[in-house]
Amino acid sequence: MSRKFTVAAAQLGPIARDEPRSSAVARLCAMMKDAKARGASLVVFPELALTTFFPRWFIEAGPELDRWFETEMPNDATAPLFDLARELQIGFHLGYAELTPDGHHYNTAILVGPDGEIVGKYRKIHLPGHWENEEWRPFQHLEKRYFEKGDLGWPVFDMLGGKLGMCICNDRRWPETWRVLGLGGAELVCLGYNTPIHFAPAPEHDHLQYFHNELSVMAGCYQNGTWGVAVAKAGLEEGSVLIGGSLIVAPTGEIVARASTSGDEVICAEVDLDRCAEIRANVFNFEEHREPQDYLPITAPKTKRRAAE
Ligand code: CDV
Repeated sequence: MSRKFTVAAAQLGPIARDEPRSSAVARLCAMMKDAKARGASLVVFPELALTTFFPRWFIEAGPELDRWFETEMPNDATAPLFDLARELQIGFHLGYAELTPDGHHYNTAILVGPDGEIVGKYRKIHLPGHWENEEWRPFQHLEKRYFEKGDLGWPVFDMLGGKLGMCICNDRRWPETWRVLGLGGAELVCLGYNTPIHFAPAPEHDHLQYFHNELSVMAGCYQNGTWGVAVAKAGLEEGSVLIGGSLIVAPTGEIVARASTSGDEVICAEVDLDRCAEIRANVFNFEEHREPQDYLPITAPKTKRRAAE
């Protein structure tokens, strides 16, 4: 049975601070229709795709912060997206801020099947940034303050005849993310990102942001023989420039599609999940060639953790 299908990466341009979720969802729906018209079976949306990237501001805990989070999914604002997916028979991946009924805050992504039902959930593990307001920065990156570390590991889910996994933004820079997904058998990894061009602690690397994005995704895909769909929230958003460069990468590590704008843009590629074997049966045949007994330092617990963690 063929395991070929078209996948779409739906890059979002900026979302303004006062842009309501209904407007963001309308933009996502427009791109979902475009993806479907181009034959896609799956459309991948970015990290925190329903709002502006609010961790760039210091916000006191409580209702002011919690209004950026979704307490259920789907909800009134996102229902049109789920309904459209069901109508068009197209799956999707969506990143959003999740507030659980028992008060936990996560940076979350879900996979939704073509029947509009949630197939799987992932909560971001590698949270970048800092805990306190650091006024010397031109903008904050307070993910460590606002989100708890994800508690679901990196699961893979049966969807579209294959094994699909997820990670979120900063996770893509860590080889451990990809290897755990690879060990789980992931054949296609969906990920969204909000990556400012300017990284205040090391501004000398700002010109490398696009390069490091591609390098990370290409290496992760190649070293684990998986397809990757990496999707940006891009453009000048509330004074912070976010990189675009959304891309679709083959298990060989080759880029097969790349966004060219900093706005709402859909790119598509045909993926053949059987091509994962080109890598997994050869150079990265895990059963044959991995030597985990020599990897123990990788899983040794961290010795230093902050009290807040
Ligand atoms: N949203 C992110 O996780 N952004 C981080 C930046 C700030 C380091 C990233 O890895 O792109």
